[in-house]
Amino acid sequence: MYTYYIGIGSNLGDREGYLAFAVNQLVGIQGVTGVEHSNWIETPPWGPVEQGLFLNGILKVKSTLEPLTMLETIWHIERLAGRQREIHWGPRTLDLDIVWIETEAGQVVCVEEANLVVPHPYFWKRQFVLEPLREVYPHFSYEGVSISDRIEELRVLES
Ligand code: A4P
Ligand code: MG
Repeated sequence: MYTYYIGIGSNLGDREGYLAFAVNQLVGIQGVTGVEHSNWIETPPWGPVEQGLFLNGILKVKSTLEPLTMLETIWHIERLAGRQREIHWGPRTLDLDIVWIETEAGQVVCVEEANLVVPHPYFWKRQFVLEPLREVYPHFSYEGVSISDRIEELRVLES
């Protein structure tokens, strides 16, 4: 059994509807035994593409699915939500990114495959990931730094 922390975001169309849709889809998948989620927060677009505000959150998913199978599952859900891959980092109806994985024993799972890298390469730089992650995983720390300290650090860097 794994615990997946999955970043979720939308900035096109019925954003809240797409996030709820993804949660409902995941709940119905065989091999998924629990889905919790953070509050959704509205965030300014991060990165070089000029685009609309995002609604972001984190899903905490308990599942027996192996990481690459989980990746295929989230692709399937993105497709069902009408996701089209046009601009890298551009606007999207639904984006699901695997941010962090742990085993039942609390061991961190690292993946370095051509189409899947976990921990997600940018997660530690992104407030729109860390703020909701803290809600579902308050004692999270990375490389000896607590998530609250990191959020504060990013706030200072960006102000
Ligand atoms: N891939 C590799 N590792 C992973 C992983 N851990 N989880 C591969 C999911 N996918 C992973 O992603 C491109 C490829 O990454 C996939 O084919 C998969 O094999 P994509 O979803 O097709 O394209 P993308 O979303 O444009 O790229 P990427 O890298 O996922 O972008 P991000 O990092 O999601 O950034 N600003 C705010 N405020 N909120 C946002 O949610 N999102 C982005 C997109 C930019 N700015 C944002 C937000
Ligand atoms: Mg993505």
